[in-house]
Amino acid sequence: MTINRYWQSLVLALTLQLTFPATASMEHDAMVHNANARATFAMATTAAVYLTVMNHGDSALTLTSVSVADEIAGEAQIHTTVMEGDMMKMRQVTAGIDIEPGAMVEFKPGGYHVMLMGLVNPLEKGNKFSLTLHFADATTKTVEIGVGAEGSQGGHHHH
Ligand SMILES: [Cu+2]
Repeated sequence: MTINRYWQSLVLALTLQLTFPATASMEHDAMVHNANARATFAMATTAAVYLTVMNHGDSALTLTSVSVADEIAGEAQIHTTVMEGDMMKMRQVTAGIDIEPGAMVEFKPGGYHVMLMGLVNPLEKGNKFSLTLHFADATTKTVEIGVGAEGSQGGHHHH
């Protein structure tokens, strides 16, 4: 009887171990690369975050919004950069960004970026924080953002 119970508990333990990764991988098929933010100057209230989102799944994904913890910033928005005459201006993207199967979208200077609005503290090189991506199918993906050196293009933030 004792041996039998041993096997029962062993099987239970194995089942639990196998179940956990299966649940975690149900998140979905988005992979995020090159996630980074620029350090900001001391009085900054906004910061830009860059990353690449790849869709490794069989169906299109729509990235609808992004979020960060209240301790980091009041709000995180998806922005795009548009030319108005010879001025680069940023616009909030609220319609979502479609990513076809096998495709990727790059958030980079001069294009899409995540804008942190109402920064609680300036971002300093070496800081890390979590950014959560929200998709139209109600899945989410949380990625760690590392803060790199201050950006050279100080003039890029015209709202
Ligand atoms: Cu912006």
